[in-house]
Amino acid sequence: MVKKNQTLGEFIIENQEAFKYSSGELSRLINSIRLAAKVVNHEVNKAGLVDITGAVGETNVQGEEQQKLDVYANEKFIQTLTNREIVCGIASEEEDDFITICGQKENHQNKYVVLIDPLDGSSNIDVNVSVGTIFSVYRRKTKIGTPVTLEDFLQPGNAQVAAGYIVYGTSTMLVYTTGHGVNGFTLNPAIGTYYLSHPNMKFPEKGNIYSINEGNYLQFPQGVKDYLKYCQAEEGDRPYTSRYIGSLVSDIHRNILKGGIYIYPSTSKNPKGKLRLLYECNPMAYLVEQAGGKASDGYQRIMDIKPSSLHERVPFFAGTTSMVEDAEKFMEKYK
Ligand code: P6P
Repeated sequence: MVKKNQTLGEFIIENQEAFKYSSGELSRLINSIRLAAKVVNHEVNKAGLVDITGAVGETNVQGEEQQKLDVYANEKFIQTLTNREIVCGIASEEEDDFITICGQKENHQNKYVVLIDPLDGSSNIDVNVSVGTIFSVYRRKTKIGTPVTLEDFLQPGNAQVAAGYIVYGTSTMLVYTTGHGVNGFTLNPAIGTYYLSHPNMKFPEKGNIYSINEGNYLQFPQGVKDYLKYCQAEEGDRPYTSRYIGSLVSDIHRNILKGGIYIYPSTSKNPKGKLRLLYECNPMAYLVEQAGGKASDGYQRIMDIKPSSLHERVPFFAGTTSMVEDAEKFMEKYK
């Protein structure tokens, strides 16, 4: 039963027992993400006012120029997650390797690993377009009491215990799942409290939005080209429209609310696509599936892919189930 104006804190306590491993740790983890999101939101909202959006000139492991806010957001989330004695390891888009957190007593007793894209779509910051944070949570696989290993991070998406995003848009929202549906909380910045504004988010039955960077059209696989022509065809009831913000979190968020498909396929420049499996595609796939949608690489379920490296990329087709299945039919023809 959804309580009007329930705060995130109240919601977590009410749903505490629903977490499989409920001992309060996962709740405390979500709480730490909530705090970090408020701090980052404050900086993102004033980015235009202070000289914080200029590129620092360095490049991250992805070879992308790091914006100061990328670095800031990365530091804030790592610091908040480290302070809460819940997480034993963190992997981030902004870090070449994973970070081991041994805990106050230095005895590696914490049970969760978090993979994070601290500020996705950061190239939009300088032009005041919404950006987002994406997070994915697993229980560690290796023995508690020992330092985490790469094995703890290279788990398939179907082992996630929680995933979510923060969208720093016209309003700031925290949207997450622990496997019991997707709930969206909107921040009231005046008092720093998140309120349950979008309970039980679900894709509408049908969708008519496709989100893809058509500037790469000539580099797309033939199946994607055929799917786009199908969407744009005159005949039949093709009510499709194109919406592409260039910020994964914003495009997926809109598509869950209004229906639609997001596609970042393989291209000749990025044969494995551009998006990263561990801290972009898996968490977004978990949310999309929990909201009644579908997420694949064009052929197989994203969350069944066994990762082989921290920063590996995969093609990403995610959204309204019928739209993803239509696109997969075109991909199948050329497999
Ligand atoms: P392109 C942002 O860099 C990002 O990772 C996603 O947020 C976004 O959907 C995509 O890349 C945009 O990439 O190549 O279309 O600019």
